[in-house]
Amino acid sequence: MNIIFLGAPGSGKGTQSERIIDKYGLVHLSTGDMLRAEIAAASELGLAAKSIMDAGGLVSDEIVIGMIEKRLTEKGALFDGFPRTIAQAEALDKLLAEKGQKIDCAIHLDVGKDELMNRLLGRGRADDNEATIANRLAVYQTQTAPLIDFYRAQGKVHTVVGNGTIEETSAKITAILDTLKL
Ligand code: B4P
Repeated sequence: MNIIFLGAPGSGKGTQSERIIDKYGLVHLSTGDMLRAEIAAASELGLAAKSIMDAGGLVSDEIVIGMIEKRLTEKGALFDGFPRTIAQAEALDKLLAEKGQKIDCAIHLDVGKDELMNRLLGRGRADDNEATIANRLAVYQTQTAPLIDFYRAQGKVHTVVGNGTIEETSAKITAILDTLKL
C-alpha cells in the first residue's frame, strides 16, 4: 500500500510516520528529511535548498520529484511531506503508474493554527522562527491545501483531527488504515 500524509507544517506528519512505518512495513519517504540530509552533507543541492527552507518556501518541484523518483521501490511507501504541490502530485501518480502502483489513501492531519504555532516554536529547528513559520503556513494554504481536493476527487482522503496527543492521533490513523485493509 502507498499512503500520503498531508497536513500543515507541524501537523505531525514526521512524528506519526515514525509510528506507522514499522506496523505496516512501509518505506518512509520524507522529502524534508532528505533535504535536511543534503544540507548536513553540504551538497550542491543542500546549499541551494537551505536558503529556500530557511525562508519557509518550497524547494523546486523538479528537485523533490527527482529525489522521490530515485527512492521508489516495489515496496509500499509512506510519503511524508510529499507531494506539496499539484505538479508533484501529478508526477507521483505518473511514477507510481509506471510501476503498476497507485496511492491508496491520503491521510489529512488537520490541526488548528494556534496549536501548529505552539508546536513549531517549541521544536527549535533552524526554520522554526516566527516569521518563517508564518510564511510556511501561508505557502501551505496556497500551494499544498489544494491537494486535499485533488485526492478527495479520487475518493482517497481521510481527515484526522490531530490536535490531541501523539498517541491519540496514532490511534485514529491506525483505525483508518486497519479498516481499509490494504
Ligand atoms: P518537513 O520536514 O516536511 O516538516 P514540517 O511540515 O515542518 O513538519 P511535520 O508536519 O512533519 O511536523 P512534526 O511531526 O515534525 O518540511 C520542512 C521544509 O522542507 C519545508 O518547509 C520545505 O521548505 C521543504 N520541503 C519538504 N518537502 C518538500 C516538498 N515536497 N516540496 C518542496 N519543499 C519541500 O511535528 C512538529 C512538532 O510538533 C514536533 O516537535 C513534534 O514533536 C510536535 N508534535 C507532533 N505531534 C504532536 C502532538 N500530537 N502533540 C504535541 N506535539 C506534537
